[in-house]
Amino acid sequence: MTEGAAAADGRLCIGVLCHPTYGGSGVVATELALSMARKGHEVHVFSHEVPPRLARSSGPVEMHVARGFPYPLFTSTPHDLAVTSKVLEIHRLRGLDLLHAHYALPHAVSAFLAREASRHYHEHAPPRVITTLHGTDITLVGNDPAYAPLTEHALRASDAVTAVSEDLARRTRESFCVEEAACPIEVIPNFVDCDLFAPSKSARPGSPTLVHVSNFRPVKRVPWLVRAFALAAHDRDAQLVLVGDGPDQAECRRVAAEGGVADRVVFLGERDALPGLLSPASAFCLTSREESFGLSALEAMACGTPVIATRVGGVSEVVEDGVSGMLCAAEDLEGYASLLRRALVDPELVARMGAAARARAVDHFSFERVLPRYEALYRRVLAKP
Ligand code: GMT
Repeated sequence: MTEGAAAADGRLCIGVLCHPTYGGSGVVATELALSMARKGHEVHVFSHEVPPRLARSSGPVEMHVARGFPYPLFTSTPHDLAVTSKVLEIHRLRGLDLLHAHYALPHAVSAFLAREASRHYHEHAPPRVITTLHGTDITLVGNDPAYAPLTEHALRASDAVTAVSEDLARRTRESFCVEEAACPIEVIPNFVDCDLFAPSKSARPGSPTLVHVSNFRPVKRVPWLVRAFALAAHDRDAQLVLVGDGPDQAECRRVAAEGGVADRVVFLGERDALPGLLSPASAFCLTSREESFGLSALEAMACGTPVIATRVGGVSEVVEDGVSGMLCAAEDLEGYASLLRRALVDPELVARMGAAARARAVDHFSFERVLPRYEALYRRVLAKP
């Protein structure tokens, strides 16, 4: 039995399991995978599609797309089993030192299953499993009675668990750990490429612009944002640019028409050119009901754009109220609208908060600050007996 493929020279052989979405967990997993590969580690990414950020990169990771096949007996195709099976196949060939599962379900379970299965083959030592919790994998999905016992087991069976904010770590402990010592969770915040996401030299557009980026799921409450925008901007020259697509988009169009701002709400759909969209805006808007971190807000901050957000989950760990942005209670529509109005009428406030936002992104959440923490964790987990 040998250790991972490259153990002798310090190179690690890393498997990354993630959702192939535009959403933050797919972005974090991809950027981490690419940066580990650039450092010389052997990195394999497993998913049922190529994550969009990876598709656009020429970075040296091996992508394994594993899809189940439709069979009349299945009500839906079990991609998770195909991913698990592919992980096992690659482990037997290459000797994965560790599996990094992003988003507890199903990836922590897939990683655990692959690790257990690998014990029956003796070419390589079983891989260690690290699970990174991103948000709704605990708060909306993982703690639902339908999945909670399995989520709890996947957390306990992981060799290490990380969460992207203190708030998410706390909520995970509340849901799953009777004794804190039984499930240690390390908080490693999300990170942003501050060279790619940077203030642009292009001038701000003629009318003040607010921007939002998301997958338009109900948890993001984008129709609520459109309602607040209508309150804040019905009598002034301003626009709201909505980037992304998802289930609530039609409702947003309806609310914009109802609020008399249909001509000032711009729907761009899914876009990759985010820095160019974020940088000229007066503020980035986030109106979620739950938000463990808010990676899109951090990307805006790195572009020098202040954030106006609801004070939920881990958002206040990213945006300092009154410094790099402004926060208000998630139920306070009028209050939120008045913050939007302040950003629309006060360019000096926007410039001051924008500069503070950029500084905070660089000082606390840059690649350089955060990525070494993951690599150190990998080494610590591998050093455990
Ligand atoms: O948990 C989700 O809803 C999906 C996930 C994603 O893939 O975008 O979002 C979560 O993970 C991001 C990356 O860590 C965080 O920035 C988001 O705040 C978090 N979303 C929620 O908590 C709603």
